[in-house]
Amino acid sequence: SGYKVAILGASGAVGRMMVKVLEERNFPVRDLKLLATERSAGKKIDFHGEKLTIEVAHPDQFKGYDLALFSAGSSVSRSIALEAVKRGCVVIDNSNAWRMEPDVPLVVPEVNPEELENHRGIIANPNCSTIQMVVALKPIKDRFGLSRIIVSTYQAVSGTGLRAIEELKSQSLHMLNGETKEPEVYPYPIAFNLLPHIDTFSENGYSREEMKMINETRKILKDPKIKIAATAVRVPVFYGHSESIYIKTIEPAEVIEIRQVLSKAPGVVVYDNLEKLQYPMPNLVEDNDQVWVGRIRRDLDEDCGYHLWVVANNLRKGAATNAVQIGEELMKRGLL
Ligand code: 11C
Repeated sequence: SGYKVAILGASGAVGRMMVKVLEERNFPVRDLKLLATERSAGKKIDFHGEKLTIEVAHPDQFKGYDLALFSAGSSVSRSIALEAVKRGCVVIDNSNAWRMEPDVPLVVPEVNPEELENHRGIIANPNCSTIQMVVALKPIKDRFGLSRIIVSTYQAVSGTGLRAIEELKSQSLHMLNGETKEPEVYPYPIAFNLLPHIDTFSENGYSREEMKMINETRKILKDPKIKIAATAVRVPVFYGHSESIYIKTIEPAEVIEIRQVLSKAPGVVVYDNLEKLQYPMPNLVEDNDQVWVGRIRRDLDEDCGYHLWVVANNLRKGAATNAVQIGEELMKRGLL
């Protein structure tokens, strides 16, 4: 029993985490096939004590498979996802390729699992910065309403991939030794620095990462008019994205009520005790799947204005875990 599952992009930071999360959560896998481009074919990855070899991806590899988790970038996804669907596979795609297609559900299981009922083969996994933000804001929106979001992110280099993790390591070592090393992944050094620049810039002056947070949040919260502004920043942290979020609610709320609502929310940990110096930090989320919320406080000038600090592991809840949870939800609903 169990499902035949394929992972496309298995050698990347997210792909490897997908294998790990399937194992950790005991997803009922009967057969796991690992796929990637020719460059990574032949590499081996452990799954439940067995060494699996990565094979070269091509459309017929998906024949007979029930579920495919894609984390191979937008262009690969665009060219191969429909081929996999044609061969009977349900695709959960972690790239930016399909997210804004009106007939593709964009799903965070704690927030809008019902959208899965309408799937036509492809389900999009949102951007990591969007996922952790909507997990924290949906319960507040449901209780008090939400009219505006202003977010600034502090994003880990693992969001860029394995090469960026290496770049931060080696740049840090070189700089501490008084040497310089030309950056390769980012346009400027990321060690001992930060870059207000994630993905490419659009004509309106926002980066694509910022626009993803805006557009995806509107789609997931089913609120096309909600006001959102985002500033996305890359920081020299390996794992864990942090976000400073300012919200305006429609109904006034006491801070304690926001804390109560979030304490009961699925997937959220409220970690907010200033006397004990408890606030979320990236190094608290290295091995867990929760969205941590702290520093909850009232704006000093605006009625219905509140500030939150939200941290989650970008490779886990921000990518692999959310994708596997979508698989679990499909299973539960008999949609796989
Ligand atoms: C980052 N959020 O941290 C990006 C990675 O659209 O899925 C994921 C990009 C995406 O760089």
